[in-house]
Amino acid sequence: MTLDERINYLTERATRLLARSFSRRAMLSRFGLMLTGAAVLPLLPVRRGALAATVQQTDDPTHCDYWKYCAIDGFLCACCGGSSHSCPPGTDQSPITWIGTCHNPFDGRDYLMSYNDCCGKTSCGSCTCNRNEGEKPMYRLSLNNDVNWCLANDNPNYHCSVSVVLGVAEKP
Ligand code: ABN
Repeated sequence: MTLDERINYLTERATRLLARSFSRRAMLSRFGLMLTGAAVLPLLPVRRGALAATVQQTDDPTHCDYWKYCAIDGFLCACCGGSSHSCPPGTDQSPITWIGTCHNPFDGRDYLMSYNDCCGKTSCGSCTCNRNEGEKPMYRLSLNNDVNWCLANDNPNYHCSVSVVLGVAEKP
């Protein structure tokens, strides 16, 4: 028996065995169940907080992994002539912001953060940082970072983003 014939023979036997064990309806129902499972699996909730906690946090404000940047999206003002919490000269801080809660691994406490955009100059273009810890979809606008918060400023050009500590987040 050649290899081809042997493969044909084995495939035929396996198919016949399968056909004898399952009705067509049972096969279709199992197949449907598998498809449903594959579609639903990505929708299940994931403990993203636990994943985020495993990311190494630094205390260098020019790096995206600085702990205060846990929910920032934009260019870091610390790389654009400002600091982690103050806008570069010639730009104005947006009065409206998005907020987040960041865990400070150096003292073990959680902090309420305000992320303000600095406005009035064209994009800084340095140190892009996009971290979305606790970010919510657009319908929770104040918890979404994908918005140009300079739109309420006289000059709505977006330059960079800062992260300002508002206070310690107390556990109830
Ligand atoms: N809040 C930062 C930002 C600015 C412009 C566009 C998207 C995100």
